[in-house]
Amino acid sequence: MTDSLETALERKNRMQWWKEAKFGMFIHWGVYSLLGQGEWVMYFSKIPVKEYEKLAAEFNPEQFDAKAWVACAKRAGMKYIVITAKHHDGFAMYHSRTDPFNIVDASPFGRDPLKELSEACRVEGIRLCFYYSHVIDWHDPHAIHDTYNNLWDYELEKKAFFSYWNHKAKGQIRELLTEYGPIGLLWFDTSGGLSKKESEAIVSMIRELQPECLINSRVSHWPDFGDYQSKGDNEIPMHGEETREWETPMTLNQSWGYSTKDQVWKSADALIRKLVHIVSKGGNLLLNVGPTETGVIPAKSVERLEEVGAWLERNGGAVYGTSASPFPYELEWGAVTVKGEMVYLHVFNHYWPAEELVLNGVKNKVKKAYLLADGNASGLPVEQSYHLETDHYAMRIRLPELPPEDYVSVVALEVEGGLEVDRGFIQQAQDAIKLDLVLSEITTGSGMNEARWTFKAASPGVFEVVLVNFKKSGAVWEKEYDHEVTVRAAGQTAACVPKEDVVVSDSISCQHPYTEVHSSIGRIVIEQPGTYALTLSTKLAKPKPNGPEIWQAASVKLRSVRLVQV
Ligand code: FHN
Repeated sequence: MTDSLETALERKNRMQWWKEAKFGMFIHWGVYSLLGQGEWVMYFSKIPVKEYEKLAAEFNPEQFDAKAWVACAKRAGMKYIVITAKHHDGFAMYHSRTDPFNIVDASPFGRDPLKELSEACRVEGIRLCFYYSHVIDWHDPHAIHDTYNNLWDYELEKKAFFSYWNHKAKGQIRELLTEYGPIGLLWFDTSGGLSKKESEAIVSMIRELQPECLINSRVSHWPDFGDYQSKGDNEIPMHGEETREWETPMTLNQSWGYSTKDQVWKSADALIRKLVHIVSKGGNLLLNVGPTETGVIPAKSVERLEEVGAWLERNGGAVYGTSASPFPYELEWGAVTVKGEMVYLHVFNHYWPAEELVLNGVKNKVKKAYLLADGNASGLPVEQSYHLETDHYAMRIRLPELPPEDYVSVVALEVEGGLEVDRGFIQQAQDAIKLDLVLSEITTGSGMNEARWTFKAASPGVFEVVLVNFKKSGAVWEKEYDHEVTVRAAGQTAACVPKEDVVVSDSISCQHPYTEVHSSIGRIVIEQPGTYALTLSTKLAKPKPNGPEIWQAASVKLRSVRLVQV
C-alpha cells in the first residue's frame, strides 16, 4: 500500500472494528428526498441549479430524530452508519462553513443532522461514517467528472476543476473530520477522472487529521489507495475473488434515495440469507435506507430491519467477528462461517434437509454439533468417514424434522484443532460441482480465452454442464454470446452457443440491476470417482481486472461453470 507507512499490524488493528462489524447502515438522504424519485433526480430531470436551490429552501425534515435512526440501526444489528454528508447534488447535509449550499444555511430546518447523529452514535456505541461525493457535484460550477457533469447550467470549457477541488471538496472533507468527533470511515464515490495525485492528497489529509479513519476504494486508484474495496453497487463477489477486505453496498429496494415508486423490497428472509452469504465470503454488508423528506426511515425498511435484527440477536454469534468459509464455492443449502474452533453452518430453511445435512471435505473430528437456536442444549448425532481410494472426507449431521429458527437455522460444530478442509473443488452431496471463474487458471488467446479447473467427483454419473452468468438489465445477450462455448472434461466435449435457459428469480448473490441466468451447454458422463480437469473456452472467460472502481461493470458477467448431476 503506498498511502501510508504504517506496519501491517497497525493496519490490521485499525481495520479490526470494521472486520468484526460485518453489518452497517447506509443512509441516502438529501434535498432529493423531497421529490421521491431517487438521488439522481437533479441529473435525470436536468433541474437547473436555481430551481434546485428553491427545493433546498423547502427542505424541512422536522421529524428527523437522530436517536430514533441510531436506535433503528442498533436494533437491526448494524454496527456502523454511513450517511451522505454530500451527494452528487452538492448539497451538504451538515453546517458547512466552506459552502453555503447546506442544510443549515440554505434550508428552513436550521439543524445539523450530522451533529445530532454524531452525539446519538457516541451514546449508543455505533461508529459514525460519512459518504462524500468528492468528484461529482452538480451544484458547483467547477466540478468535473469524466462522465456525469451538470452541463445544463455550466459549460465544460469554463470549468476550473481546482477551484472546486481545493476549496469545496477538500474544505468539506476537512470539516467532516474536524467537527464531528472520531469518524469510522469516509466513503467516497464515483471518482471518474480523478488523478492519482488528487487521490493521494485526500488520503494524506485524512491520515493526518484522523489516522484511524478508514477509506473505501472509491477514493480512486485502488489498490494503491483505500483500506478496503467497495464492490460495485449490489455486487457480491465470487468466493476468493478479493484478497483484501471488501464490502457490498446494497439497496433494500432498488433505489438509494427515497423513491415513492420503487416498491420492490427485499424480504427479511432474503436479507438474512444475503447477509450470511456475504459474511461467509469474508465481506461486510452495507445496507441502505432512504429516509423521506420529513426525516423518517420508511416503514417498509424498518419492518425488515427489525426482523433481521431479531434474527441477529439470537444468531449474531455466528456472524460478528467470524471469518470466511474455507470452501471455495457457494453451497446450495446455505453458508459457512468460522470462529476459532467453531464452524457455523447457516442452513436456509427452504433447503432444510429431510433427515441429515451432508457436508463433505471436513478433515477434523467434530467434537460436538448442536443447533444454535437451542443454545448448546441438544447435541446432534454426527457421522464422519474418510474414503482413501478417492481421498474423500464425508460428514452426516442428523437434524430434527423442522428448522428451529426463522429463515436461516444455524448448526454449530465444535471441531478439534483449527478447521482443516479439502479446499479443492469437490462434490458436495445434493449440490452441483461449482467452478468459479476467479479461481480458474485463465489463458487469454486471440478472441477466445480458456479457463481451467481441476475438480473431484465423488459419485459417478451424468452431469449437465451449466454456465452461470449475471446479466445487466437492458443488456443484449446475443451481443456477448455471439460464439460457441466449449467445455471439455473427462475426455468429452460439450459445446453450443449459450441461450438464456433459466432466469433465477431468488438468486443469493445476484440482484438488481443484474439477473442470474443459467445456460445448459450439454452433458458429460463421469464413469469413475476421481480427479478431473475441466476447460472452458469462451470470449467471456476474462481474467479479473486489476483494481479499478467497478460501478458500471460488464453487461454480461460470466461467474461459473456448474456440473449438475442428473
Ligand atoms: O451514483 C451513486 C449512487 O447514487 C449511490 O450513491 C451509489 C451507492 O453506492 N453510488 C453511486 C453509484 O455507484
